[in-house]
Amino acid sequence: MSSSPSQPIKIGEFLLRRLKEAGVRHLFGVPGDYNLELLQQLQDTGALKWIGACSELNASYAADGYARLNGLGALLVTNGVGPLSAINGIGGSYSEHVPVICIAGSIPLRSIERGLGMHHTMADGSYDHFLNAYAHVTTGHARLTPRNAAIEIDRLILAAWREKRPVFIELPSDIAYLDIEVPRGPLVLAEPSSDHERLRSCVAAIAERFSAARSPAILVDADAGRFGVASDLMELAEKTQAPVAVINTAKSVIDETFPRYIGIYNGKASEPHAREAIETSDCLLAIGYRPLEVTTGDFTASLPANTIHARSYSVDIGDDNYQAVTLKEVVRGVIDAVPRLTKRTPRPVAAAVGPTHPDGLHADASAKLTQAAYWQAMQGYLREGDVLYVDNGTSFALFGLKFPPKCTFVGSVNWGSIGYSVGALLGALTAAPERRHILFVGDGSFQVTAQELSTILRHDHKPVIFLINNGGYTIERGYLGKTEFYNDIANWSYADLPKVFRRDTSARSFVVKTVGDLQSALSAPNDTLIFVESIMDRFDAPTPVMNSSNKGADLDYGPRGPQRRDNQLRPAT
Ligand SMILES: Cc1ncc(C[n+]2csc(CCOP(=O)(O)OP(=O)(O)O)c2C)c(N)n1
Ligand SMILES: [Mg+2]
Repeated sequence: MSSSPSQPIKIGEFLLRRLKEAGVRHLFGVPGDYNLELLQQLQDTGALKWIGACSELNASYAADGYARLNGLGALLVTNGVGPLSAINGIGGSYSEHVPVICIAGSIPLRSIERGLGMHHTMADGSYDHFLNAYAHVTTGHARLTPRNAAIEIDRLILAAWREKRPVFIELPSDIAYLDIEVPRGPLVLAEPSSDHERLRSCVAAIAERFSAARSPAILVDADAGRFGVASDLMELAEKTQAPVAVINTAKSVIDETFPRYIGIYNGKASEPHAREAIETSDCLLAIGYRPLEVTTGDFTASLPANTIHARSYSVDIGDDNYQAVTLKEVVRGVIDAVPRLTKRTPRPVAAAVGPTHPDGLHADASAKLTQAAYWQAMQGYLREGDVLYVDNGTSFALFGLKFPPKCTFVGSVNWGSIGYSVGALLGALTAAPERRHILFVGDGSFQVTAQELSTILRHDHKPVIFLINNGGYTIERGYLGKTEFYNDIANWSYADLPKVFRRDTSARSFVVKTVGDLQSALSAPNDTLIFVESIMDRFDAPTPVMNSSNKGADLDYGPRGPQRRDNQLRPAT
């Protein structure tokens, strides 16, 4: 990783330098007295660009969105109040396997050593609460000291990158300006090498089964994207003519126009051909598969008993478990080892949402906008290379759209924290401003993190934001409380917000009530931020979303729970 210790450097500068060497070019966060000294070093050295956010929660979402497109992200917060605000986002990064480095400027070591009571603490004599809290949502954590800083900074950055998980670093405010000896060479991000014998035998076992199979298939979860093997898997599918399905958490990881792509596998909720290809495969290779109710059609998924489970650093095949093998090397090895096949006929490619909503196709321009017409129109709006975000809610209909090539999906399917998408949008825009970014969000989710729109405008980003104003939490009405007040929210003037958040904005705002209104909004050029507020009925919801909410209620409350009192929004028949 590095050569012998060398020149002295200040601890804070070393941390910033290492972040830069690891590919981090921007730091998100909120200033506070315990981190200002590091911010001053950032300013003086120009090592990274500071992106101040409106809240630490939003900064944590932004660092996550940034990491998804950049490979690694970072945020800086101040003691106590910062980490506890950011912990929801960091928990999400942990759940979704996103490498984020959360740095907290913390209580000076002097105060800890002397037991001085300080602000932004619990004032109970302990300084470890936040470090301890973060132990549960990170793959590593440390409080830096002049003795451990050189080692811990490298250890934690590398751990985040290798595990695709967040880490937490406390930088006491009185040590950032102290000199320490550090390794001479740059930090090298590299995976641990595989054990040669295990890799060879693991590859041979997979290749043998895969080539002998009559109906091999590949099932891809999000780790395939995180660990950079998506194009390798397509190469394997091409060579063996095997169909590939994804779990919804891995939407867009496999190019949806790839001839071997068969769509999303979600148990009973899958398209029949995808379900059949996966469940009847005589050799299924599953990559990073993590079953949850939301990724398995409420546990109706049924993988063949002999499924091979390949994970980031291990593989399960029948009775054998192979440790110390990297996913990349396993997949590359299998590609090399299997013979090329040419005769298997491709299965039909998954259909787009369009044909399932015929009423949307023929709606006349003055017709009131419906969800069906909305998603039908969105299918035509997507372009090659878009970055597409979804928040929790009826916007989940996005999963039913067929993405053009080279699109990236950003969503928090496992963790599902509403408002995530707005912060993630800021982060991913910062990582890849040259791409077109399109956010699909509901009014309820947007209200949680809406103020980050101001940072997006401040930095002249030009995303397209499609907000559904349906007066509240429609997806929740499908669980319980179809008409109850607790699912209603305040009716903001959403389309006016760009003006509120930036007086001189050139953003184009639209309030859409009819199909025709939507068509004119969609024809606006992408030379500035576009904000489209679409007003729809609170009981209008895509059928797959309602089915999922209804089933979720049975799981959450039991089959004889309160949802049975005819108090639940159901799919339109
Ligand atoms: C932080 C957080 N709080 C609460 C929830 C529960 N929740 C899930 S979806 C949702 C409502 C989303 O409403 P909206 O964004 O308006 O979408 P709609 O279904 O109305 O289109 C809520 C409150 C959550 N997922 N995350
Ligand atoms: Mg809503």
